[in-house]
Amino acid sequence: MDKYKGNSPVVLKPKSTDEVSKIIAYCYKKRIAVVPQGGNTGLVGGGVPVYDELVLNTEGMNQVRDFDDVSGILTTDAGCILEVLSNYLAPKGYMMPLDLGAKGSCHIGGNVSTNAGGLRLLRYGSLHGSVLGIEAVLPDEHGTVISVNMPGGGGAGPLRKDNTGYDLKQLFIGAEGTLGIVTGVSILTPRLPSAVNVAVLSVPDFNSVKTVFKETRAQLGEILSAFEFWDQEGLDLVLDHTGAKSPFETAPEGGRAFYVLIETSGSNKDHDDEKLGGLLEKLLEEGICADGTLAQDETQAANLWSLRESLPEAAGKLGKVYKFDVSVPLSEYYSLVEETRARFVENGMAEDGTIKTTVGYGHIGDSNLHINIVAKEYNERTESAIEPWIYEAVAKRNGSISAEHGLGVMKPNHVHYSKTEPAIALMQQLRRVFDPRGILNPGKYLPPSEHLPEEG
Ligand code: FAD
Ligand code: 2HG
Ligand code: ZN
Repeated sequence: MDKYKGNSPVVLKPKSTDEVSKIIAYCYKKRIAVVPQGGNTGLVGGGVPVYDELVLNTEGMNQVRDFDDVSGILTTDAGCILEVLSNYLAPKGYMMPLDLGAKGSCHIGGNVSTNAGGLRLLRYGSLHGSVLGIEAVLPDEHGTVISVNMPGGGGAGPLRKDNTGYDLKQLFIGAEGTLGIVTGVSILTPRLPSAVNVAVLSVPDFNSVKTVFKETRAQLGEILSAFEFWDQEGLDLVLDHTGAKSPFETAPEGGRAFYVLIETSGSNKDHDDEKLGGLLEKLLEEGICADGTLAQDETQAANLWSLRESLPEAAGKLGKVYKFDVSVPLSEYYSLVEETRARFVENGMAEDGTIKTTVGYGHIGDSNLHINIVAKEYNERTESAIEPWIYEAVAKRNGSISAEHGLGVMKPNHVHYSKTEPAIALMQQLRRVFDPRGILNPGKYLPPSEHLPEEG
């Protein structure tokens, strides 16, 4: 992103949990701050050593430990790249339960630590459901290795059902490296579908997007695997960036439309074709959707997906991107983008070229909106025109200021827009229980605590 700058004199790349344990025990004794880092694809600066912290990168820990082809449970080192795991599973008839544009670089340990959402959450749920076990190194004097529901780690192994006490592994999911270093993960993987269809539709307004979503869920039911959305600014940006042709034969009326991508995944192609075909026919006949294109083969499906997946890259190529990753109720989803644009018009920042474009897109099936504000440069004037205004606008809608990317360096002081004071205080206490010397990702994730123990 070019937004958060690293400043570390040392990067360590341990090859085993035991090496991680020794490093962490040493850092604890010497009070050396540590930034855990996976693929460094995070979008809120969490994996960046913004002071002079030591970087502990997991890329050397990249072995699959075990796969059970009856239960579909995969156990891996934290440094395995998401796409490598998908490719490992495919010939066995399984897939990873998550998918994101950064799949070629992000690590499963980073995914778990950010509780990454992505393109398949609608169908397969969040990592809080699919992660069955975690191995982590705690920031204490021994670099204690804690195994929760891991094979061979002592106690119960990776099970879907285990109600013995607090579910400690959940705390590491989305902790962004503040409670320990995740070194191993057991995850439940679903069967690879034998039939996948992808369609992209153009609709005249945002209300029609909601109607299409409702109809799609009603008609496709269990075979729906993704429902993604982007606006006209998004399509224009991607077509300019990639040089690709619009997938539609006709231009939208008035030059503006909204776009949705629908993916189905199932086990019976004829059945799925019939269902999706029926849906598209109905939406076109009833005039809910203005145009549509259905992929005829895998290449076309990939091309349609790339219209959506290229959005972050296209925005990054146009300028410096202020990214907001929020959850808002669908009833007030797109009005947030419109209000943001109106603000730039009012304060003259659209006209003077400070803001190049504002794009709205996201995982609409999960009420997750990405607003990418592409500016000429990162500077204080631009930032203060956007923040905290945008967080206030999200809070007014009872939304979340971080749907899936996390808090990192960007949002510790804004958590209060989505969490109450007692909840934040409890999170701070919890963090100190795990990390009494505050050596993991200092200054990130939560606002500074007024109640640090003496040791902190
Ligand atoms: P990093 O960026 O290296 O680290 C992220 C955070 O986790 C940091 O705070 C770091 O300290 C901590 N961490 C990393 N590894 C460990 C570990 N082993 N133990 C403890 N802490 C650790 N995110 C989504 O949720 N959904 C998307 O659809 C999505 N799409 C993206 C598309 C693009 C093009 C890009 C660039 C990013 C996207 N992201 C998305 C954001 C990002 O890819 C995810 O957050 C990803 O899960 C981060 O993984 P990583 O290995 O790169 O972690
Ligand atoms: C996506 O859904 C990612 O493409 C990235 O979460 C969003 O870059 C962004 O704002
Ligand atoms: Zn996303």
